[in-house]
Amino acid sequence: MAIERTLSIIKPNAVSARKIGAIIQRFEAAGFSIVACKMVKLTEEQAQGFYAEHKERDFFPRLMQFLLTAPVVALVLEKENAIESYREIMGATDPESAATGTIRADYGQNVTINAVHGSDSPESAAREIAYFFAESEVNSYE
Ligand code: RTP
Ligand code: MG
Repeated sequence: MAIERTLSIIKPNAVSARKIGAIIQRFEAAGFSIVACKMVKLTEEQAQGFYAEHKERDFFPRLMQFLLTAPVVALVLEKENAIESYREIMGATDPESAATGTIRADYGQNVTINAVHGSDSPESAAREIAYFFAESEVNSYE
């Protein structure tokens, strides 16, 4: 299987709960290499642009308000089959339906305040990585 990259965001509730380290530990334990990482206090424009595909959804205002409550941590993670593999350890959107032991099951509060984001396709991964990182900020290592 091909080495892929995915864009992860540790969302404001997990940052505020001091769970950055615990969540990053899960990424590395699952075999992901962290090839880029930064903390960002999103502006409203940045949050709207990132989730533009959802702008007509009824939950969009709630999602925007949530994303502005604290900084987020954006990471680029690298692994074989990274996009699908990350979505497995992340768990379902609603923490109540997320499988036991997934990040959202353990750190999510509800369907909006759900601890982490992960890209859902190679196309969105490419767009989302470029949204936060210049190419020169994404590294590779053995
Ligand atoms: P994400 O994009 O953050 O990785 O989440 P996802 O693919 O599992 O879910 P998606 O449908 O893309 O939704 C994006 C984010 O919007 C918030 N949301 N709130 N009914 C609601 O209140 C609702 N539904 C979605 C969540 O923060 C979700 O992760
Ligand atoms: Mg999504």
